[in-house]
Amino acid sequence: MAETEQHRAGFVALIGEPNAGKSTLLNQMVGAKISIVTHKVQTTRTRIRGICMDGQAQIVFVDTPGLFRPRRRLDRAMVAAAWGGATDADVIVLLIEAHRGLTEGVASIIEGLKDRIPQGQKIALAINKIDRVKAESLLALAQEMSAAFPFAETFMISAERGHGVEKLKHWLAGEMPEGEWFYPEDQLADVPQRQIAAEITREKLTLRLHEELPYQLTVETEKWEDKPDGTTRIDQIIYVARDGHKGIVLGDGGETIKQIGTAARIDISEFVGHKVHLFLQVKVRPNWLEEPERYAEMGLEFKDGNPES
Ligand SMILES: Nc1nc2c(ncn2[C@@H]2O[C@H](COP(=O)(O)OP(=O)(O)OP(=O)(O)O)[C@@H](O)[C@H]2O)c(=O)[nH]1
Ligand SMILES: [Mg+2]
Repeated sequence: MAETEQHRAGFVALIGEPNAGKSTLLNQMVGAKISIVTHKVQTTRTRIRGICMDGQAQIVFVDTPGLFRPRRRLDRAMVAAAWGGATDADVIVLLIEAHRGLTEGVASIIEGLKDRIPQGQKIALAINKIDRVKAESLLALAQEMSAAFPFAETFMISAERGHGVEKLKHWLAGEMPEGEWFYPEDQLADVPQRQIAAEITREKLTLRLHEELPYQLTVETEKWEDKPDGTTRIDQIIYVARDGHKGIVLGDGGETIKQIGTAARIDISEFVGHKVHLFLQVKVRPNWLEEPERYAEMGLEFKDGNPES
């Protein structure tokens, strides 16, 4: 009798400093863009689940916000979401940047791992962005990292170009516990479409706007209407904290918001697979960073208490 291979399924948390390339790696693993990516830090605000198959193993990747020293209430909710994702996972992958090495931020994440992660939970290291450094420097960094923490395995990858990603995927597949799959075989993400659509618009805003502004706005999908002609009408609200910010988001004669809307509409259409009509509205909401509803919409937990503490 031919023996059939056991199904496996589990969760892999991607953690690391802001900008390490976690979302890029998630998208590369899944083969679709489900988590937004920018060159700026603190792009991802909540846990995003992407799903991929490797043979008979289903790996659910959990992209998390970067780990950093939180200041605002939103920062604290993001960091709490990231650690929550890590402690729930079967395997943790810590991403670091090859050209930055063992930074202070990485050292403090390693301290966090020692404090929070139960004995026996496997933690792998992925040295990312290897396309940015010479091969010689990688060996020294790998040695430095393994002296700092007993990683189960170390991988050298370029999340953007895909180098080393298959090897990491196969290893993770073998680490998944035996058991039934959590999702249908062809499902790629476990994030509501309306949230991904809002994130795409936030990505365009973040790419286009400077300095603090991207951190002081949020985007929500207000209405999603699938039309009989096969198109979808999507209405979104961009909440900003100040009047002045509204003017900047709109731009001269509405030029900035128009360009952002076009870029977002193209990506959202690609994501849903058909034509989309996108309507953006900017609202000033001085206190949105202190409103529980805004956190719920992002999938974050709102914690009571002094936001600065
Ligand atoms: N050169 C190079 N750049 C990369 C690589 N992987 C990611 N990047 C870039 O690094 C930047 C940050 O990538 P993200 O995937 O948004 O990083 P993140 O860890 O999700 O960041 P946060 O969500 O802010 O925590 C983007 O500009 C990516 O294009 C890589 O392998 N090589
Ligand atoms: Mg990210």
